[in-house]
Amino acid sequence: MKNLEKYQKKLQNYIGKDRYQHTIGVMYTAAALAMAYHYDVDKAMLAGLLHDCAKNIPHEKKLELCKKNHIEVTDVEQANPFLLHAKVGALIAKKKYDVDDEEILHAIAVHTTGAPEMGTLDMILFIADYIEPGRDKALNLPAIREMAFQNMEHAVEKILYDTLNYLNQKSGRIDPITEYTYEYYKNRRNLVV
Ligand code: DGI
Ligand code: FE
Ligand code: FE
Repeated sequence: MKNLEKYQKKLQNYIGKDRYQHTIGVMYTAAALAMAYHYDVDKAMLAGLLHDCAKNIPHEKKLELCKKNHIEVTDVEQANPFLLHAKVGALIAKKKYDVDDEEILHAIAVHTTGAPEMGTLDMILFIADYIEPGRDKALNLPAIREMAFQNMEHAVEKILYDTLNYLNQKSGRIDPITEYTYEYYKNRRNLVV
C-alpha cells in the first residue's frame, strides 16, 4: 500500500518502541493470513498497523473521546478503560489517519474482545494480534499458530477459550462480549461438525 510508510512514521510518534514492534508483527502476520484466506493484503496490513493506535491514550482521555463522539461505554469498559483502546482506535484511525474503509475500522473496533459473526478481516486481525512472532506468553501458541492457517473460526474459539481462562485466573473483569463471542464460535463448531 502506497501510504503505509506515511502511516508508520506518524504512528511511531504516538506509541512506544515495544508497542510499535508488536504492531509491525501484527501487520505482517495479518498479511500472511490474508494471503492464506484470499483477502486483500493491503487492507489487512493497514488494519494490523493501526489496530493499537489508541493504546497510549490515557484512560480519562479515552472516556472523554467516547463521550464526545457518542461511543457507547459499557459498565465493564468503564471499570477497565484499557478495553476502549479498540473502539477509540477505530475512531482515531478514521479521524487522524483518514481511514474510511468500514471493514478496517470495524476490525480495529472489535480486536480485543472479538464479536459474534466476525468477518474475514475481523478474524485476521483478532488472530494476528494473538499469534504475531513477538508474542511469547500465551499458552498453546504453537497449536494456535498452526490452527490459524487451517481454520480461522477454530483459532478464534481457542484464543477466546484461553483468554477467558486466563482472565478467570487473574480475576480480571470479563466483558460479556468476550464470553458471548466464545459461546457463539463454540456453538458454530458444534453445528458444523
Ligand atoms: O492491545 P494488545 O495487548 O496487543 O492486545 P488486545 O487488545 O487483544 O488486549 C489483550 C488483553 O485484553 C489481554 O490481556 C486479555 C484482555 N482481554 C480480552 N478480553 C477481555 C480482556 N480483559 C478483560 N478485562 N475483559 C475481557 O473481556
Ligand atoms: Fe489491542
Ligand atoms: Fe495488539
